[in-house]
Amino acid sequence: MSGAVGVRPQVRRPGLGRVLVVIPTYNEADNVSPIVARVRAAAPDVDVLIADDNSPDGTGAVADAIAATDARVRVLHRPGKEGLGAAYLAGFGWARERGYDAVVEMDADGSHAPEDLPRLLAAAGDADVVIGSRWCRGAKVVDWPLRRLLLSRCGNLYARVALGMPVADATGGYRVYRLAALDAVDLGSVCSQGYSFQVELSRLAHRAGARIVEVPITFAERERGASKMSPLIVAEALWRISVWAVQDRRVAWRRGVRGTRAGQARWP
Ligand SMILES: Nc1nc2c(ncn2[C@@H]2O[C@H](COP(=O)(O)OP(=O)(O)O)[C@@H](O)[C@H]2O)c(=O)[nH]1
Ligand SMILES: [Mg+2]
Repeated sequence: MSGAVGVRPQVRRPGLGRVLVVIPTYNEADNVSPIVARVRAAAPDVDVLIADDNSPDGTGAVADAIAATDARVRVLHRPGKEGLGAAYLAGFGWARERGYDAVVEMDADGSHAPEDLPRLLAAAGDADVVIGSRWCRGAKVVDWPLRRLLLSRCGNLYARVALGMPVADATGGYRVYRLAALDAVDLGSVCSQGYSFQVELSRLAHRAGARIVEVPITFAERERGASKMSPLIVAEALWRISVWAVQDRRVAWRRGVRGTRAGQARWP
């Protein structure tokens, strides 16, 4: 972990507390400086943690150079590529150890506009989880290829129907979590490695009774670098959603049988 420079006064947002933006990176050397600069300009009072998986393109060194000149930026160097979910879990743990009240998930490639962050943080005043949503009224998706649009639309439809979650963009990765809401979730049970992490956390938070709100965002295709999306990541998401759907139905069925026998209420 690289150090920070200078004195860094702790800033607490009214109604939210101390906020840490976690940016996972893998081969984002050309993106990391612009994204951090945009975050710092859009929300100067939040801290930033770059969680880099030992990117071969030297992203970690670029991140260290930023941290050397900006006391609000830190770098978490991880030994190797372990997937988005593992990087975020490490970032959440880092935030918890240092007493943050809320964490933000944000991609490094500019698809999640830091300029939308103040709106997401404002919405978190009345919520446990805020999802920057691509699929609610007022949202826009710019320059995404048709196959990615279809994948996201169909994947979200499947997640919504299969898991019964009132969330339009369960796969979206631009989020604010109150740490207290994550405390209500067994993060040790999270098994996703790839992008199904977002669906898994949505599901766990929903089941734990979290107040989840969606705020429309403008999502833009990355301009530099390559996507890490792969057929394996898609397969993992489809497989896991299907397994969770079956598990949920089994639990609901058992409760229904028992509830009916005992004259109790059924699954909510
Ligand atoms: N630390 C870490 N970050 C990752 C990993 N895989 C993807 N990312 C980051 O997760 C974010 C989203 O990945 P991206 O390739 O843009 O996915 P896409 O937007 O679905 O095409 C980017 O900031 C990536 O650098 C990983 O294994 N480890
Ligand atoms: Mg991307």
